[in-house]
Amino acid sequence: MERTLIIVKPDGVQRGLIGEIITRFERRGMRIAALKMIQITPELAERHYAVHKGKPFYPGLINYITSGPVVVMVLEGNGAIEVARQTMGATRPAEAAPGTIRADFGLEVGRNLVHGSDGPETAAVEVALFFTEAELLSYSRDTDRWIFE
Ligand code: DAT
Ligand code: MG
Repeated sequence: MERTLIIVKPDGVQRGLIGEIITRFERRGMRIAALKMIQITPELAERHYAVHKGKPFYPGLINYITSGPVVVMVLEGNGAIEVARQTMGATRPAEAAPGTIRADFGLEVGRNLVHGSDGPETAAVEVALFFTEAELLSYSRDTDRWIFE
């Protein structure tokens, strides 16, 4: 089953939106394989956002993601990566569709509340960056047969 890495960014934690954001993924049916609260170090932030190094917004991005605790989780389900991206909304909250997390709670691209992997390769790399194999729990829910076909 496909896995994706989700981060409730520091603004989401500070604004008391951890539960709201997790709920939106959870009620879609995605299964939580791992979940923890951490403060991202500059070293981890640089590895996670390596693809953006050199861009004008990169220093601000590293400052923002390391500025306070975050909640990181691994979600699984068929098409989890794309489904999570839909639930999050477009990178710029002002361009995100109403009903998405970024549109419903955000205004600015640098305060867009949530991260989600953008493809299978990045998902695998990001999951391994934040979680050990032992932290990734394999289990089934009694409701899985009502959610997964
Ligand atoms: P996403 O988080 O939707 O995957 P991304 O990977 O292109 O978007 O960029 C990572 C983060 O960097 C994004 O959530 C917010 C910030 N960012 C991206 N483009 C930006 C820009 N043009 N100006 C300021 N911040 C930007
Ligand atoms: Mg991205």
